[in-house]
Amino acid sequence: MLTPTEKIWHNGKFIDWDDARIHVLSHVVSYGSSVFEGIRCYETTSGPAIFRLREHVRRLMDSAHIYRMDSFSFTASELADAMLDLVSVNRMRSCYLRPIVLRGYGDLGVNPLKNPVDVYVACWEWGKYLGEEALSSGADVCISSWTRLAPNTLPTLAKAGANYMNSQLIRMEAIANGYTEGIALDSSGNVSEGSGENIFVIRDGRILTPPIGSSVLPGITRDTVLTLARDLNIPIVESVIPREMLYIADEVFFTGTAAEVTPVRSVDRIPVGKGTRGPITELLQREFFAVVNGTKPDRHGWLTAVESRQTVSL
Ligand code: PPE
Repeated sequence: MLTPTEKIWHNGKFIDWDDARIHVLSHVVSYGSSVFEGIRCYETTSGPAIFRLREHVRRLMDSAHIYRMDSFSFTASELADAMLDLVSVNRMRSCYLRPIVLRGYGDLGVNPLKNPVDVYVACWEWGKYLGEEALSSGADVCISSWTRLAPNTLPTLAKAGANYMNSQLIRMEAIANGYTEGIALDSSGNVSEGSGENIFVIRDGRILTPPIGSSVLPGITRDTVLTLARDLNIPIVESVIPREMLYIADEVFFTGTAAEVTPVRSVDRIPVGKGTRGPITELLQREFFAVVNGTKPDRHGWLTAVESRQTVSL
């Protein structure tokens, strides 16, 4: 369950956690009209730092733009500053941040354009998404009977609240059948992504991940892993992946802000490789945690320190 923090940022002001309420007839409640982000702030050797803040703010702005919701008056730099301030105000060492842009209260009916657009940012402590054990031993997952959003239905480059109705079906079905997570195929039957994670497959020392055209969210952790693998000279390609590749892979892992880098040890009860975390997954995990925790140099400028910071220019 959520542990409240003191303040939530709302349209430029800090309000108390308990006051961050919306009317039941807000447009978002009936029609799912929201876009949001999930961002982690890590406790690093030089204090709390938000990981890939610029990229998350950019994706939030992109999501709002796709849905014609960018009528709010905040710039990307102001939103980034709000997030850094929120972590300070709540005196968090590490946390998960959830910016949400939503269509608020005013008019009802599918046409959203007369409703105000409200911007909130909350943060709280969020532990390991697929369980502490999955990080070292791997998760048991299944292929979902639900298909990921087809092109021309809901845009997957937008991180929209409504997309997560599909994710919820995938996740609930997986749990009902005794799995930790479900993997959805795209409308052509190729591998897309988990309900809340991108997916990577390793075979013969080469890493594959579905391209943006396979109905995936353009994950920021996905991009992080693509970059880290290239830095380590591990061949990595974006490629359409048939379902059965998951069964014959040497290694499979998930990436996501919440899931970080989590190995998958079985798919549909078929063991992946040796049925444990594989060596390349472990290496990438180690690199990832070294970068986010600041124990390795931040060579890509991915961490924004919360304390003693300069104004963020975006
Ligand atoms: N695909 C989906 C569908 C997804 O929800 C996420 C993040 C990703 C890929 C990975 O994206 P990124 O975080 O930028 O690497 N899912 C977020 C929400 C999870 C939730 O349960 O809420 C997250 O990880 O924060």
